[in-house]
Amino acid sequence: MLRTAICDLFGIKYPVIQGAMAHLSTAELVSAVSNAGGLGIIAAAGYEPDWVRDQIRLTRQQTDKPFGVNIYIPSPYTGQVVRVVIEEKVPVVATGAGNPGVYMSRFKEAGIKVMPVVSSVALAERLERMGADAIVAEGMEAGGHIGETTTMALVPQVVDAVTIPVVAAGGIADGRGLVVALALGAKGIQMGTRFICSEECNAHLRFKEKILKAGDRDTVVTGQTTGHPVRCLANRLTSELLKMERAGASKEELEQFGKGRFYQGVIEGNVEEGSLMAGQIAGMIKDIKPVKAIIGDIMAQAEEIISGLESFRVEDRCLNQRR
Ligand code: TUI
Repeated sequence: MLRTAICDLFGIKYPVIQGAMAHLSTAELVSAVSNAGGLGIIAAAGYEPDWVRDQIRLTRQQTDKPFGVNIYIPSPYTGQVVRVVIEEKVPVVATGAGNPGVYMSRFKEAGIKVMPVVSSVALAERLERMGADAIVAEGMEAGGHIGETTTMALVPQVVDAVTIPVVAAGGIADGRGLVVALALGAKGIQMGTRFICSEECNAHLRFKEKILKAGDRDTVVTGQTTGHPVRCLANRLTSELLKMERAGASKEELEQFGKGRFYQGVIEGNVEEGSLMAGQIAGMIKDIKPVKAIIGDIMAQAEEIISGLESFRVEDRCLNQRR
């Protein structure tokens, strides 16, 4: 069975982590992932601290397995959410879209494992020095707020730069992706888009169906002109945003236009006017299934590939001996 340093670090069965997605990574999905042997992560996003506390308690009612909370660093409530996760003794904290350095010592004192998500080698190195327990290296194939480097190029460079376990994210949705991540030196994978198309995810069915219909070129990146690139499924909203960017719209104008769009898209199911953050791997996702089946199928496929590689080596050796 495939056990890695990430399994030992977090006390989980499989090296599969559910990436935090605003409005979607709530107690139901998080507890399903943790109960299936992965690590579920609540997305604190821009929510108020009381909402985060409720989600932590709801998750604990539905699982006795480890889980995490992702803190979206730019949130106006970050300081208060940090206090909540410490008070609630959450086992794992992940962070996104910023540098969690100033909170690091408080997490460590509280015995919380910290796993920041980064898109550069420099920040990975800095956070390891500050006491991070693991690092998620997220490539630009991912959905949502992204960096500039692909998973294929970023992961091995982060692996070479740090000694703590690295988790690969961005563009992964099956056992092949897990094997590649391990080959690059990562100790696990984080997936977001794959878990949207799970039975337990509360995303609107129209959003799930748009992922099922997506092809390899159906995501676009908006916000390049403002320095806040975000990957979404292409729709009327992204066409409008890209048109505004080409016309030289300011960051404020674009932010105003984009306000509240994520909730509108993923929860209310307005798939044309709403923002549908999803990764490039959307094109490969063809079914909605239970979380347990998603994780089970990935592990089985990865194990099959790895044993296939071993028998390939054996056959190769036999051929060489015959020669
Ligand atoms: O955080 C993400 N992806 C996200 S967060 C998010 S929330 C949102 N919701 C609605 C509208 C807009 C945003 C959606 N997607 N990924 C992890 C990630 N973090 N990728 C890159 C980074 C990152 C970037 C800069 C981490 C640190 C960082 O630090 C800069 C610095 O301060 O050094």
